[in-house]
Amino acid sequence: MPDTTTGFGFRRADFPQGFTFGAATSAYQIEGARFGGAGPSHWDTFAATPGNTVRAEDGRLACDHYHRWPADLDLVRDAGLDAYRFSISWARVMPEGRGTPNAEGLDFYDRLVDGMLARGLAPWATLYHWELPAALADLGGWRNRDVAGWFADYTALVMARLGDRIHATAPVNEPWCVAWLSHFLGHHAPGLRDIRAAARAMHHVLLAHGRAIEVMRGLGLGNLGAVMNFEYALPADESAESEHAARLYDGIYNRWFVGGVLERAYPEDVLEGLGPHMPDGWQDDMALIGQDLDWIGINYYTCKRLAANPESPWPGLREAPGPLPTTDMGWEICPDGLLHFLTRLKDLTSGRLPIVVTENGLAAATPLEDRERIAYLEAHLGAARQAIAEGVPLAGYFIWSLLDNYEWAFGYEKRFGLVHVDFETLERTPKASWHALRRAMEREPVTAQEAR
Ligand code: IFM
Repeated sequence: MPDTTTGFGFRRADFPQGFTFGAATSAYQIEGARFGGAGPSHWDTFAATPGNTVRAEDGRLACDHYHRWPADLDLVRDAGLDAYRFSISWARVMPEGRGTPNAEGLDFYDRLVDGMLARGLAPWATLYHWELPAALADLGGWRNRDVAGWFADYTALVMARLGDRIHATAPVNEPWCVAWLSHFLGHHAPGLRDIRAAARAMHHVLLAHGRAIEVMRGLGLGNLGAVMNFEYALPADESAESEHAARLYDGIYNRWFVGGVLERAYPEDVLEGLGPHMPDGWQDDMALIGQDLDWIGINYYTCKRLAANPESPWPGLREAPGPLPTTDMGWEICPDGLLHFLTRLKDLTSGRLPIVVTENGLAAATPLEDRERIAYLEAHLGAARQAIAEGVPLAGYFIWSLLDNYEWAFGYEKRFGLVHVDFETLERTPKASWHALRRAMEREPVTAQEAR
């Protein structure tokens, strides 16, 4: 039985009026990719290739959210949350990535969005959370400049259908993962380790973001943002080499994407390495990439310690272990990093853009009492409150994730959910963190004076 006695040390009332609390998921990680006429994605083929994912696990069934979504949305509502952040699978609504849409796929998202509204949940949509249609991967995927146009057409199709009911939209989840993790480090689909491919993907993913924003503005839609992941880069020791390594890691991971989207410029230190591999004429795209946004989303999990690796060509980095306790992902628990980025983004935007923590959470395989998750969320929400007290225009906070789900190359063993999923029976059981959240989310009774 879950231990429901452990609670959070905060309540909804400790946050500003109108602050949004939500939970986040993504299509491939929960829906089940083999249903409803969805086409294959590069994650299906990546996972089918030996050695790429733990036990060759893939998202073919995942949490079967495709069939169980009403009960899953009930769990979001019953936790007392205000919003649900979900993603739309490109391969589900356009099985070939271009051309004929899959009506069944569009109908699914139609029902899902209506289901959120019926439960009083604000729909926060992400248009790309990593399942590129395999037919587009055949054409070079994110290496091919045409991907921006394909993505714009897909955006137009989806948003013409759903846009009237979506509360907030971001085109791409975590461009660093789409580009660097997948084309330079090779840990995610398509599993490339190639600097030229990486440079192209680093640019094209932002070009696709820009084209999608342009399309949505053209449809008259608002509340458009960008969701980027941030890692707090710290030097492994006090040497100048480690300082430099941390700065460069920050450039590749963090400054490249905020630079493009918020400043219309890529950082010089990263261009030193990527410049020779960039697509011709990239400079001409920067105005499109850096269009006005309505909010900015931070996905934050951890910090990294960096040192120089003189044996390696550019960027010549090495990660070192740090002293803080770690999660099941091996990631240090470092809420200071969240405060760092909230403050940094406020300064970068002169406080004019609302900021939202669009993902934060941990993998912990603990049983249902779930003390680690409660402590992690409490610490990071503490950093969020401090940021607000220091004047950061923080407007919301989404927990990753609603359910235990498919953690990409790590398969099903890393458990990020507020709700436990038994992957044999697919039974859902709320963990103590879900119960604690529900108590913290309760609204204070309105006093007679307030009601007047
Ligand atoms: O599961 C992922 C998610 O898909 C994107 N952000 C980070 C999460 C945890 O690794």
